Amino acid sequence: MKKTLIALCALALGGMSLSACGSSEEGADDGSITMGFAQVGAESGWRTANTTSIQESAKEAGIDLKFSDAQQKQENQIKSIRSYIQQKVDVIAFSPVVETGWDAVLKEAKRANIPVVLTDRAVDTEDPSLYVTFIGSDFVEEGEKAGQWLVDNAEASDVDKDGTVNVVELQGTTGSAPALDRKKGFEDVISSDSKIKVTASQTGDFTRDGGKQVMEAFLQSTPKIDVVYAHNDDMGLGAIEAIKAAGKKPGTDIKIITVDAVKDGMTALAAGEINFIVECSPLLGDQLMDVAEKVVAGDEVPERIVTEETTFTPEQAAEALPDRKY
Ligand code: GYE
Repeated sequence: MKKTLIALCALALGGMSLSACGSSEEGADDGSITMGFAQVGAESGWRTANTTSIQESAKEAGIDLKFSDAQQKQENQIKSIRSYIQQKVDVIAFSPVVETGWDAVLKEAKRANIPVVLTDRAVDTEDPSLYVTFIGSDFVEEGEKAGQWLVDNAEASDVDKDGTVNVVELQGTTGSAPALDRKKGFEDVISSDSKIKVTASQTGDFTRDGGKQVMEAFLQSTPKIDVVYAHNDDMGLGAIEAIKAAGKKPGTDIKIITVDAVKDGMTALAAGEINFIVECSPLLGDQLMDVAEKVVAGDEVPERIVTEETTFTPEQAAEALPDRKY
């Protein structure tokens, strides 16, 4: 457990008002909280659902939300964070597009006594005092679940004459926590089965179009593809288009494993065009607002808040779809 910056600051000032400790004027005047949120972009169905969740939860909690979309560019996120610091918001939250390169701007927030909450993606820093907590999934575990399904389900028909199951991997955004961790978790598990080999791996930037283009290139350059492992549903859906265009049957001729479980992915899974999806919940809004209120009030919050998630087979997807919220 970490004391929040605000709490430490209020303590240091001997009980002076929070506004003197870097809170916004609005926050000090009417007691409401102002949050600056620097979103990654709008690259996927997951991201759209995540943005909606944050906006709706802020509204419900009566938190004044300043929101920016960085179009998957770190420099844009850094600019937004700097502007939130200038505006003296009460709390900054963001989902870092890549893992590295955040120390300078996070130090600026710390100097301004504005607490920072990470959501969805982690940063790679040697100074954990630069943020209060990180709310999001365990991406390594997601990769492990994807790998375990393949180890358990690589059927005899997938094995080449030379005895291998050829996997092509569609990676998420280069340098992002989910791309690095989903790759690692998957590799760790499949290494226990010498039949399974990743024969090609490239980024599709978490977009449908990126997944389609990379898959088209793989279909031309890689003689036999048994399995696609896509780091998100959108890239898997793009790969399905490429596989169909090449005259093959997705889910049958080539097995597909993805991560996220957004509605479009679940629909393809229920239709047998995807074989397995590892869930990653984008509904982080309520937890984020709850943590923001605690942090601003000076209460302690856990350093890490892990989202609970499951996995889906085609049958489970068909069952879950009618009530799926995203
Ligand atoms: O899986 C992908 C999105 O960071 C968990 O980002 C998120 C990932 C998600 O673009 O669809």
